[in-house]
Parts: sequence; C-alpha cells; structure tokens
Amino acid sequence: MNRRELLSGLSGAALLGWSGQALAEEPRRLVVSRRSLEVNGRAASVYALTGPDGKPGLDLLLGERFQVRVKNDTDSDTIIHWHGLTPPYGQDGVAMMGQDPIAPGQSFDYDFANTRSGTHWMHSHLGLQEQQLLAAPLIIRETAEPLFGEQEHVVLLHDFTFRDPRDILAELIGGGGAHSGHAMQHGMMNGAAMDHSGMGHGTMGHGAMGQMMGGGMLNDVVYDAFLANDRTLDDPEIVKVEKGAAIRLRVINGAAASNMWIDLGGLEGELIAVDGNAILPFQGSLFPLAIAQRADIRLKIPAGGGAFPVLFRPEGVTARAGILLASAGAAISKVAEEGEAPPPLDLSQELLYRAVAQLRNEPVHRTEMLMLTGGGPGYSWGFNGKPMTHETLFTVREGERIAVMMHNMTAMAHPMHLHGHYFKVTAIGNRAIDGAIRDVVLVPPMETVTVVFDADNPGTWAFHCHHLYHMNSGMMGAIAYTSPA
Ligand SMILES: [Cu+2]
Repeated sequence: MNRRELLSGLSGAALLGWSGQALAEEPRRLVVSRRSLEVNGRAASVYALTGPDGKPGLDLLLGERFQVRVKNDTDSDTIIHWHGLTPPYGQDGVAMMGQDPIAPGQSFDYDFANTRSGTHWMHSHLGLQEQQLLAAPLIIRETAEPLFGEQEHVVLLHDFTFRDPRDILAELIGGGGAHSGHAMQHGMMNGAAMDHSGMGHGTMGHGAMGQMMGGGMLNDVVYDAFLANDRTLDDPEIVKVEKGAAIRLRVINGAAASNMWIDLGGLEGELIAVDGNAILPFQGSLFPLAIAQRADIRLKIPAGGGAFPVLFRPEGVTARAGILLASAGAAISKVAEEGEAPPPLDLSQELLYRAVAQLRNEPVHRTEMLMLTGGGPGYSWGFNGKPMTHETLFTVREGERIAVMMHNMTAMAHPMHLHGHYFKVTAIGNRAIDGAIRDVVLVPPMETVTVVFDADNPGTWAFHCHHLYHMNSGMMGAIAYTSPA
C-alpha cells in the first residue's frame, strides 16, 4: 500500500503530508461556463472561470501539488493556461503546444509539483476568448495567513467591449478600426512624410484612441469600459479597511490590449513584487502594469481613515477603472469615470527594480537577437519580419543560459511573455541592469530590452506578445529544446 492509498481512507479536504505540505485529496475543480455581466446598464454574455469555493480562480498554498480538473461547461472548445506557473511540458494549457483544446462537456486533469508562489492568473489560450473575460486570479501563498497581519485584496483588470472580438480582429486586418492611423505612422518610421492633421481624433471613443504619444502608437482597440473585478467606476467595488491598516493589493492586468497605470491617488505605497517575484520595495503612488503583468503593492491606510480610490488608468485613454478602500463611516463620493489621459508606459521604473532572488552565478552561454516587427497594412505582426503561429524562433539545450535581446522595430509597445520559464531583465537599451525577475516585460517602440533565462524545463514553449490581437496576428513564436521533453 502506498502513502496515497493509505491516506485515501481518511476524510477532509486537505491532509498533512510528511513535510507538512497540504495534499489535495482529489483535484480541485475549475469550471468554465458562460455568465451574464451587466456593464454600463447593458447585459453582456461573457465567460466565467469558477473555482471550488464558487469564486473566480484558485487560491493555493505553496507546496501543494497543482491538482486541478478543468471542466468545460460551454459549447466551444477552450483551454486554460496557468500564467506564472512553470509546469512540465504538456500541462501549460496552450492549444497546439503539447495539449489539445478541451471540447465542450469534457474535462482535463492537471497534476504537477508547483514551485512558484505569488500573484498569478489563469486565462484561455485559445482564439480571442480572453477578450470575453475568460480569465481569473491564481494566487499561490507562501503562508496560510497573510504576513504582518496584512489585509489582502486581489484585483483583476479587464478591458471590455460589447463587440464580438472576431469582428474587431477582422476590422483591424481589413485596415480599419483604431489602428487605421498606424500604417501612416509606420510610413513615417520608414522616413516617409506624414500629415498629422489626418489622424481623425474626432471619431475616436474616450477621446484618445489610436493616437500617437511619445513617438509611439497606443490603443488599437476602442473599449466600451474598463473593469476592476468586473465593475466600472460607476459602481465600484468598495473594500472595507480598518483605520491605519496595512493592505497588500495583488493587481493583475488581465486586459486583452490595454497597458495600464496603477494610481494610488493620495496614498503612498511600495511595490514589493512583479509577476509574483519579490523586488526590493519600490516607493511610489503610480506604477506601470503592462498587459498580463502583476503587481503586489503594500500600502497603509491613514490613522484617521477615510475613502481612498485606487485607479487603473489605461495609457492614452481618459476612461479608467478603480476600487475604493474605505474605513467604516467614511464618506464615499463618486469618482469620475473619465479623467486626464495618462502617458504611455515606459521603462523608467523597470530600470530601477531589483530582484530579491538571484539567478545562479554562471555566465550567459548565448545571446539570441529578436526583432519585433510588423504592424503595417494588413495588421500583420511578427518576429524578424515574419508573421508566426508557434513557429520556433530559436532552439535551446537543457542547462544553457540564454540571453534574448528584443528590438522593437514597430510603433507599438509589446508586452513579451515566455512560457514555462522566468527571465531576468538584464539590460534596457545598452544600459545593463540587475533587474527584476518576471515573465512579461514591456518592449516600447524602438526600444531594446534584454532578458536572461535558464533552459531548465524541456519542451516547446510559447514566446509571444501578450496583446491579444497582436498574438493572433503573427506575434506568436516559440522556443524549442533540441532534446524532446
Ligand atoms: Cu504586441
């Protein structure tokens, strides 16, 4: 009789193993379904991703095996990716990358030893489902109780449209939509003359869509709303806090195509982790959060209490989302749904982030250069001048340490994500840094960012831009190990 069988006769949701780790008695169940969500007084059909406690997503303890059964209760194929975990090949939840989609009515069981703690998330990695809110938090805690008695709050951000995302993509490919000025911008970058008066701002929603700022092009999709935990600022989530309380916000940018600023307003905070990886505390009240990135922010409610809006402001857009942190009895006033359009995200803070954990002390074996290209007529994006759908960008051998130097040759920023691994940001432009360890880094227009990763997880792994419409238009490559997993 093995230990598993021995324990299987016992009852209870979780059992303590020899090492004090909790063992799931049976897989945790995640159900993908459809739900109705009211946005600005109008009903929309979106996805739901519901965990065993009836809430979105999962909240697990580090050391637990990742034993999860995903059930597809919709009438479309789907697949769920664990963004922030580094599972063995075949359990990453990416269609065409070691796994088939989960058909309607079917389930798929994931089972692997998870070594990653932090603020992560899960989302569909099939087609454009992520735009229809098929995403949820994935929180892996290092301790069962929050450290320092902090109150924790998870915020999942979305950009929301009532339109069918397939129509949006078709429009972009057809040369229309908010991206239509982009071909002109592209022409300018190739030295052609350009007349700014023709940008057509008058037809753009929320006042700033598709405009150029700081030499780049922002927001090629026009959204109807921005959501924080599914709510707009018209009816925001109000988080009850104690006067003087220590709060830890775990913020996840689950937007399909919107880079955002986290704006603490009158409060000061410190960023303590990016993409679930600790950094030396970084003070501020405004933090960049690119698509798919996560930020853990520690802040303190003033001793006198009050109501404090925390805003999530997409770059170049006047509309925003937010939550309110409010102590008992605080007067709650309405926060305007629109404000000044913030500037594009940049890497001025990224330059200053310092990882707490370090990579093993060993040299880089090889540097791979990647050109991020495209964005001209036809909305074709890609690498090294070629649109890709999971084609291999370069191969690696297990045990190698690889540097990837990404040059963005386009007019838009690209939040670049490598699956199955973490990387360390080691240079911005030609400035070497001892930067953060993370799994998504923003590469702004005409900028160069270098990251380093250890090839320690054999398989074939997606390496792509996390802007949903870019990745579905060719900016979706892969890295492959020369020895099969
Ligand atoms: Cu992109």
